[in-house]
Amino acid sequence: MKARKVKLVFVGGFLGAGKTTLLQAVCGLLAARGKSVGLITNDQAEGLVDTLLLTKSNRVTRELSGSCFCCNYHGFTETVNELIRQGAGLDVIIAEPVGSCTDISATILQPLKEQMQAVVEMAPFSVLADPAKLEQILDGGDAGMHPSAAYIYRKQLEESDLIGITKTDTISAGRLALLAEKAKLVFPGRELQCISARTGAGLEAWLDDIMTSTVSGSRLTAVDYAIYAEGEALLGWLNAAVLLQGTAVDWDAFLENYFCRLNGLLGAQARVGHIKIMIESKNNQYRVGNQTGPAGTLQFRGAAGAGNIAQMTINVRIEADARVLERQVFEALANTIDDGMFYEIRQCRSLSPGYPKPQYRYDYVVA
Ligand SMILES: Nc1nc2c(ncn2[C@@H]2O[C@H](COP(=O)(O)OP(=O)(O)OP(=O)(O)O)[C@@H](O)[C@H]2O)c(=O)[nH]1
Ligand SMILES: [Mg+2]
Repeated sequence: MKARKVKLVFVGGFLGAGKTTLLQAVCGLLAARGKSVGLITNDQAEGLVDTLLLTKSNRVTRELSGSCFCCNYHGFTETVNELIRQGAGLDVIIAEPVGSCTDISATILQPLKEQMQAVVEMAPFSVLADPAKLEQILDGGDAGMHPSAAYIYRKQLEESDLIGITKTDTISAGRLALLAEKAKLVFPGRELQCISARTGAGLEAWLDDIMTSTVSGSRLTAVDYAIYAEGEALLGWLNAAVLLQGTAVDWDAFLENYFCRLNGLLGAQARVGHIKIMIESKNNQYRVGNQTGPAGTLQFRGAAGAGNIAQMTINVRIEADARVLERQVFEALANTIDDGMFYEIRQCRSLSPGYPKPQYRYDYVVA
């Protein structure tokens, strides 16, 4: 009897493209189809808002931190194998690579096709793109990013099997049709799906596509590692966990106030990749703020309510010096803390991503 294979799905795309939100939505759809799913998140350092969020949607969630998947390929395959062993009967594993990562086809998909084909069936590599940035990139611009960061954005799309235009609820049908047409012209030969994780539009079609197609890592793209490394290194990266205490604090207002003070310190010109902050109160209620560009892009979801104690998880990726960023993050916190409140920094890592050194880098497409 042929061994049953787990479908392995990579959902990539730049910081803030909508990967985690898509994964959250898809867990419910897969459950409705009777499929069990495991999720893998990834980051340079531990303590991800994404892992906390996804664990709420799906118990079988693992965080692989310390480096990106490509620089820790063996760590990635160990995580996949562990999920297969422990998640008895998993049908699907979905992995979300770091948003500033590229060359995934050469460094992960090709070795996986060669080494793991006995246990996994690869799905098309989906690269998500948010319409606002994609429009500018397709017009030859840098979408408000440093040119080396924009280079990474383009390379991600170039190496995809499937391009997913996300957040389609934010643009008109006419603009979306034009955007899709342009994307097909600039990146021919890729599947194209238009998706809104918020409204559910296009989700089933995308899921059908990745569940049925086995075309994965169908192309390699030439990546200049000097530019790639520069694009990553100019990002300041910070993950922190803070315990907050006070008396009947309105945590939702606290989070909004914190974002306001942080933006004040970062300045209107700050090139924000993604700021994600979650406040979780003792009764497991939570509110998340996501900012994927200037302050106007800030969006909140959920409610943490009022209480005496809360856990705050802060993830910031922004074009800045990591030490300056760390100072600003905690200065904003000190400024938000009212009299009678206390905070304790439980964990903090700030860094600039190092030069990418993948464990494998295939120069041919594995059949
Ligand atoms: N309007 C709208 N907003 C969305 C949609 N999908 C995601 N977003 C918002 O986009 C922001 C970023 O979403 P995430 O899913 O965290 O993005 P990501 O690609 O996982 O980001 P990183 O993990 O930092 O790389 C959040 O504010 C989401 O609420 C959508 O379909 N519609
Ligand atoms: Mg994410």
